[in-house]
Amino acid sequence: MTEPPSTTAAAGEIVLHDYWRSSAAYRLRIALALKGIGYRRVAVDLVAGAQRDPRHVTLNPLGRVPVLEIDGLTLTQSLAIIDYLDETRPSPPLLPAEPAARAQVRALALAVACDIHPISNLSVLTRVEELAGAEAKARWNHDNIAQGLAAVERMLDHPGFTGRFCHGDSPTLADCVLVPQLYNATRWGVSLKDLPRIRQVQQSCAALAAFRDAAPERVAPVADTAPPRQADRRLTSCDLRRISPPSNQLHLKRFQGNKNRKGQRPALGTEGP
Ligand SMILES: N[C@@H](CCC(=O)N[C@@H](CS)C(=O)NCC(=O)O)C(=O)O
Repeated sequence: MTEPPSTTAAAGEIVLHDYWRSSAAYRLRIALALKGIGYRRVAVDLVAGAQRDPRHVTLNPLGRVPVLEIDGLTLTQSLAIIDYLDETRPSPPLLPAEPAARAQVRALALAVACDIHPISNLSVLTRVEELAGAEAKARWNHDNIAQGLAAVERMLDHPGFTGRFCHGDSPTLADCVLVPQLYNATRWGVSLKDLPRIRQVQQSCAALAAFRDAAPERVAPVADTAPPRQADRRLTSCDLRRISPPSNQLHLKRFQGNKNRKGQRPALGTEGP
């Protein structure tokens, strides 16, 4: 019999194994924030290969983030984790009550999580670059995201689309998954100009603190963020404790900076998953 995975969480503690630029982890940060669940973050630096560290692989045999330690469990797969949160902490719900609407929301989330995101994963991009070069990698990723989002735009043309979120007037699982993909789209120069429904969703989500607080730039290692504008100063990662949920157990762990050899921050779209 195999040993149960080791845990890093103290009794009753919730721990998120996270990488600031991981869109799968970003989904979960949004869901946790929407539900007001506090947690401690543990940084897994994907660019440095920390996901392959045996201690992390013990938690997630696939060597990926996110991993959530909660209720004495070690959970992997962002969508399964969000389902678990919704079942054990149902308020606010992240799925509509009605079966057809639930199917619609799940379809949108799966379109991103299963059809768009895996083809843009770090390991896939690295392999494409090895085989065909950096330009081919950028084009591969750009075209995959652009085509995928064009399909999502068409999927949003459904009776439950009210012009705010992916379904109805409150955020659901679909919004938790779509918004991180839009962050990736921006990084890789994919225009949202011809995607009006997606832009409406993006705008509605940006108005909510849960989405803003979960954003990569809010949780980035200090060395990887541009200096904050004066107006945003209270929202830097150093101040995260102040803007996390009230039941907050979140202790921001200072990440190792991902500087390049010259000590500079990498350009957008050049590193990370
Ligand atoms: N299906 C997984 C995907 C997880 C995933 O692909 N995570 C990426 C970051 S977005 C990762 O850890 N990549 C590490 C690698 O490719 O080496 C989920 O939804 O949790």
